[in-house]
Amino acid sequence: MTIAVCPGSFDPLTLGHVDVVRRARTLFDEVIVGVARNSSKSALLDVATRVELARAALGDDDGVRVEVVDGLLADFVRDVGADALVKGLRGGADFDAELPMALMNRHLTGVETVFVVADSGLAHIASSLVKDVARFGGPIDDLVPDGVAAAVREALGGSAR
Ligand code: COD
Repeated sequence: MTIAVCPGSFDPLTLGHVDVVRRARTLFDEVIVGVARNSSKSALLDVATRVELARAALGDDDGVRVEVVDGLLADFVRDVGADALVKGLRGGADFDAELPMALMNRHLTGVETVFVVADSGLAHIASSLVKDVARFGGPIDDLVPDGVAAAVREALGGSAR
């Protein structure tokens, strides 16, 4: 049985994340979506909300479960006995950000990071842009799974469309 962890902030979860998780599931028997804190970003949605939204979007997928990563990702990877981390790459900026994390996580655990290339129809979607579009009243419903747009608008104080 092979296990992969798909980690992220998921602030908020987007259709790009969902695509990465489902493609990871074609490569591994079980995929654990790890909802983590990114110490260099301040989150709009609290962890419990991010977990709830991820479970609503992916909880019915066979072989996929959603867990909180509380602390170091390397400890979580070891605790769940993962064979790999899976991350998505939209372009060079993602690669530049992901490479040091992949090297550090392998240094700490010996576990490899596998990269899946973003779907060309979803590669423009970034959580930061989703929040920015929503903040200025733009439509985000076709960028995120059901329920996420409403949660983002609520967290922004109902100011967004
Ligand atoms: N298409 C494909 N892939 C995408 C898309 C898209 N449209 N959007 C995002 N992705 C990919 C990203 O490239 C990334 O691989 C993944 O989805 C998650 O993205 P985010 O933005 O939700 O998550 P990040 O990048 O903020 O996650 C960083 C972590 C939380 C994983 C990292 O900070 C971490 O591991 N934190 C735990 C503490 C820790 O261990 N720190 C040391 C790390 S070495």
